[in-house]
Amino acid sequence: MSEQKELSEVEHIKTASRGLRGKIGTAIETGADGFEEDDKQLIKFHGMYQQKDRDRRKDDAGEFIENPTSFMIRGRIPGGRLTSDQYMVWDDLADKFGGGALRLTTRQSIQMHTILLKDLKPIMQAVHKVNLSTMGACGDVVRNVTQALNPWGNKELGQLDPIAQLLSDHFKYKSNAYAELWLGESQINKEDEPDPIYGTTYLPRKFKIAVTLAGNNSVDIYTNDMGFAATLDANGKIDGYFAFAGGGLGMTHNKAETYPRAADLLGWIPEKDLISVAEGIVTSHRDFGDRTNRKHARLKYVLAEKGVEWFRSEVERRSGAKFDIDRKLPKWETPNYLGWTERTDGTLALGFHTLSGRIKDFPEKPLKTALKDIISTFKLSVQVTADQDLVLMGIKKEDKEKLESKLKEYNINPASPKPLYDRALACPALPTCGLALTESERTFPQLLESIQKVIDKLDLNDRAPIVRMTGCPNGCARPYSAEIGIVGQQAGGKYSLFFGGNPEGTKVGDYVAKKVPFADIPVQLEKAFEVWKKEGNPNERFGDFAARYSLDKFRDLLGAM
Ligand code: SRM
Ligand code: SF4
Repeated sequence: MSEQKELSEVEHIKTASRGLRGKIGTAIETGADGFEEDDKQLIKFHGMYQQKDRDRRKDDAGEFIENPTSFMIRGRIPGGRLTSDQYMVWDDLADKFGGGALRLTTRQSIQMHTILLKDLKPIMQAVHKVNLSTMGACGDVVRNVTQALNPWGNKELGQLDPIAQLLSDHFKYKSNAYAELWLGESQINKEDEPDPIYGTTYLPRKFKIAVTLAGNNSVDIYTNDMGFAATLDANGKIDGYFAFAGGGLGMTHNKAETYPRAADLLGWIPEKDLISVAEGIVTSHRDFGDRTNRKHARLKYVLAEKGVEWFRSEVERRSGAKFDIDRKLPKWETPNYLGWTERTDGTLALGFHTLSGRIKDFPEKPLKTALKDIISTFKLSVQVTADQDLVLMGIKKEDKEKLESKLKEYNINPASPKPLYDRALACPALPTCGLALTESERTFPQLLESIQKVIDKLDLNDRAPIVRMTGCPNGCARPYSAEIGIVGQQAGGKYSLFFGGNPEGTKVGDYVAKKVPFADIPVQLEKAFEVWKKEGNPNERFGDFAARYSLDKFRDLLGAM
């Protein structure tokens, strides 16, 4: 008889939750400042996390002191697309409730931190009023659907707007709990019908979807649980998709059974099969994902252990579709969106670089005020990028000068300072993230500055590598698909280094050094860059060189494993 493993705790919480309600309503009504343990899991499905300010956990003598509970809220913003009015609502809510700061995320969404429980309801209602929501932005469901950028207003890319929306809507859970708890609707039924896709236990774990055009990897498609890369017919109309499954990045240091993984290509499907195949993939995760161990519950482990051939036939069986496995993928590129672009409708777009997506008024640099002024004055639409930047769209040519002089008055430069900064990412980590082992976003400027010195010294600006940093191995800023991943490993500021990802984003890297003190990171990178400069082919990118040269040789060179 095979051994029956225990379901994980969160599975029981979901089952007993009465459609994700738990006792959330009671906490709101009684004016509590935080939710009970079980409800802390359930509120994720409503788009929020309960947090503590980790800077304030200990007093000067190192003693634990209590500090107020606060919340992080995350939007459901398919493709990161916002109208001017929608952006203004987030901006306004940040002033009223979120300490005057917004945070663009690596999945084209927006977060706010340091929110009090009593303020959650007005926030959800304000977001709902402009036709947005936070529903399913976190939790064991399909999260924010990411979509290729379209600063050019290009017709082919524009076809992805309704597709990202369709996938987002199709996989939105059906429980009315969100509307009842936050929007004031009355309970329709005592018990909801089981959700047609999610049942009563939802998915074993989070699930992420990206959509793009084949060849355009501005969404890091291989890091998603499921991805669709559209192909075009002779008239530029979408006629089908390359379907991908089983990407994901979260891992735990020293647990080899956890690992980052690039998605597998399942094959090409005609346009009409999109939803049935998507459902086949999501429900395969629902039915085969591990519900006993949350560290082994992502779809990537099903693909890794059962194999892509098995998975492909399972999805074919569920969807009735047939994958064309002979069709060749075009080469991937990540088009540059930073700076000014002319759009097909005759207006302009401005790709606006931010550092780690933090939008607030910095000393001498009122970034949040400047964006608010520009977006509202010129009525611009916005696309948040998967690289924590913004694309501002719909700028009339005659307004370009006015907009630029406004930015000058505010002392804001929308350009990336140097190529190294273009696609560099860091996750929030301390003080809000409960899982952070080390700093990330807060020390990233200092780290980039010291890496930039090495790049300048070795004259490598024309092929500066993609660098991404996180405060723990969960991979929120996608360090493993970068050319250089810097991953928090140990309290006290020790990091592991990962090489082997490439600029096209088709691979994930591996460890080349462990427990490197923060101050030594640029020193270690300089050793690696010297070899790259000396032994690399002309114009060879660092990620490609690292894979060709061998990670083992880098491990020997860095001597820190
Ligand atoms: Fe993430 C958990 C922030 C994108 C993998 N992530 C968290 C939490 C909620 C911490 C927690 O569970 O208590 C972080 C909140 C910190 C804070 O204070 O804001 C957090 N993740 C983020 C964001 C804000 C990072 C950013 O710099 O923008 C991103 C929000 C995206 C969004 O809008 O939905 C974010 N997280 C990602 C990505 C990248 C992606 O999806 O493109 C990944 C890697 C891809 C993947 O999912 O495999 C990612 N986050 C994780 C994991 C590891 C999951 C795993 O399979 O092991 C966790 C931990 C967990 O789920 O247990 C996590
Ligand atoms: Fe927190 Fe780790 Fe994600 Fe950074 S990578 S936000 S430290 S969970």
